Amino acid sequence: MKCVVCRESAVIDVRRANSNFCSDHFVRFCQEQMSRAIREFDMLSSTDRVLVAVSGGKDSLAVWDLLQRSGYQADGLYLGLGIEDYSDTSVVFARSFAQSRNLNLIEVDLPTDYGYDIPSGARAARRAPCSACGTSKRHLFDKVALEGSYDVLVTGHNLDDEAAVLFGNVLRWQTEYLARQMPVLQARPGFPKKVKPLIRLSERDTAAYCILLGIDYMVDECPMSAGNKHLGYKEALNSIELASPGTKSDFYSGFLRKASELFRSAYLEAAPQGGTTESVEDLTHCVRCSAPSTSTLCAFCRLVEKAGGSVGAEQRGLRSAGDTSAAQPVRITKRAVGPEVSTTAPLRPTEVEAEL
Ligand code: Q46
Ligand code: ZN
Ligand code: ZN
Repeated sequence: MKCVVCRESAVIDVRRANSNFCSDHFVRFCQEQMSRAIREFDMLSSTDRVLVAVSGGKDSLAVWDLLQRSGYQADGLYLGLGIEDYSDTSVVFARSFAQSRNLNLIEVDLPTDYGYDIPSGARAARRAPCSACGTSKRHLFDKVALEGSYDVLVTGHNLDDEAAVLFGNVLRWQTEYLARQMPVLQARPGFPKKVKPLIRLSERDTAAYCILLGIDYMVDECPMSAGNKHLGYKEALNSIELASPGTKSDFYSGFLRKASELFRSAYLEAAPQGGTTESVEDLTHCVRCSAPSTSTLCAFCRLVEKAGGSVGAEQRGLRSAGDTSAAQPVRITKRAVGPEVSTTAPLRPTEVEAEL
């Protein structure tokens, strides 16, 4: 197996591109795919201050690494979910990556800063863990991005993630979700711009990228993901992809090129008359935290209340009497500093294949 660029020995095949790559050219392939997505959807400009949501997994560390190599000024944001061993371990990978490159990692911890964790908070609030988790992430990612005056929030969603979401939305013809499924969401009052630069890279690509560059990442999945229907959609798409390489990418990119605009004009631009989607004008502000909200209390403050949460000792000192809200600024811990280490130690092809 030879690299299609330099004819040296290849370490990975990318069947959807009908190509094999050596280590160096695979890294360049990943950089090119990310740059293409950024250009095509006008995701970032070179002067943007970027905040990357970092979980310690392969996708978020790969996108942080790729952005940094491409010259973007990107800080990381890690949200501690309080999911026992999973959170204890994943934060170590996030910190270690940041330290090795002297990058800023902002940390927010749900148990410390808001007095609840996802497993017990979701039970108390009678919510599915992933639903409570999604509400917490959306609110705190937005909050930190806005308070830190970042121009854009980056997430590590990849081609497999987006194709699985699309598949689920199509199976149930969830037209308003289809209208919103874009790799770029523009900033609106109270919301930062959000982008997904990895939409042209698969999960296998990001895992290989991390392995080839010696990036240690959290391999274990979140224990709360068991039974998640998106995993089933991914498996279904993977078996189609195996028989017909390139289908997954055609499915998702075809949607973006040929169909998403139709859903947008039919279901978003017609709202509020034609749909249930709230427009910006329908939003008021949460009385506790000032976040945009459709009701007096935003979804996050309702969750904190039901989950039995509060704010941590550090913030409690700042709060006025009688205020039990999450309205205070998040505690931000900057972790960086440490010797820069080489991340280019090559792996043998067999090691790459074994990991994939
Ligand atoms: S972290 Fe959170 Fe995921 Fe775990 S609780 Fe569910 S949503 S599965 S990306
Ligand atoms: Zn090569
Ligand atoms: Zn609120």
